[in-house]
Amino acid sequence: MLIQDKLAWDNNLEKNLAFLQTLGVDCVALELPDRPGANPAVDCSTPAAATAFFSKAKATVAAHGMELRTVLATSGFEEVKRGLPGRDEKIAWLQNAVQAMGTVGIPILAYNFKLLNSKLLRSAPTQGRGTSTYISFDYAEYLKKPAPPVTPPVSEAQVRDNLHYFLKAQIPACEKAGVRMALHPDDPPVPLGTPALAGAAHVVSSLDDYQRIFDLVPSPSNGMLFCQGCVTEMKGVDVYDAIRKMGGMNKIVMVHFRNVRGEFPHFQETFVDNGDVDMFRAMQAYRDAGFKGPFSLDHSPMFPGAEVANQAFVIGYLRALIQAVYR
Ligand SMILES: [Mn+2]
Repeated sequence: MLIQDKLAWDNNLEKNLAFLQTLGVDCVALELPDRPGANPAVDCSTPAAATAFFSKAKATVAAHGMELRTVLATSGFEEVKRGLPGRDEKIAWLQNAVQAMGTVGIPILAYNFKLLNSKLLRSAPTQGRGTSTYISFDYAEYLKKPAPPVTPPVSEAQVRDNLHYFLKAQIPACEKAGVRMALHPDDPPVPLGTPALAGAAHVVSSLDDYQRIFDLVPSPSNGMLFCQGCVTEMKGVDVYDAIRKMGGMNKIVMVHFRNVRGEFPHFQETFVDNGDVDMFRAMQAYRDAGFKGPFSLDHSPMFPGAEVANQAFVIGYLRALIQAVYR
């Protein structure tokens, strides 16, 4: 079963690859820059340029005994999400990326349709275990100090249309390339009937939303990034049932393996071992659904004074669970 962690294509690449290899990570998710051209080393201006970049990236990761398995297009691409001028160029850029990923053999493109960075949609951090703090959300507290609204305003119907427009263009390119798209939920997932936070329309906030999105463009390439944290925060959702349901339809392309306490309208992002989710039971549900990975790291509380300790902690915990369950 594959454990995956993410990596930025920057100056610390070699050092970070060596660290991940030492921890026993199997595969790597590469972060694309926010905007085309932002990092000149990542050139997807043509399929040939994209292929040259991704084959080099794949070889660099392979030289450290791991596989480049995922590309993250999770921030930026606002024109696509908001339907602004320039979206077709951005989509063309992503299509070049996907075509190259197919050529080189990188099977997953992870993305989201969040209009605002989740960090803005939070209340103050709360006390965690020991000297740690937990990223937290309390709706009443959030409303006292809300994020600046999305401008220009965009309606939920428009954002749904934008997602549909994107999928209609992108999924056929993915099918051709043998790449699967993994859509991350809204963070936080906002229940039906609750006004959008800061006007950021929420169209990926429930399992029904996912079903609607799968039905818009039916394809094995139209899949889900099962963020276990966000799904647990969905009001009234039983996370084990959700794993069985989504996994049973073969829609889970990758997992964000993390734990939380509570659900909307108040939750905390906890260490893996002290949230509400029984991680052993969750791992059994993934196994029973036939999911083989990658299990990816996601936000986890930091250990003050030990910057990378949380990565080592989560990977060790994850490896132990995999060894206990997948046998
Ligand atoms: Mn996540």
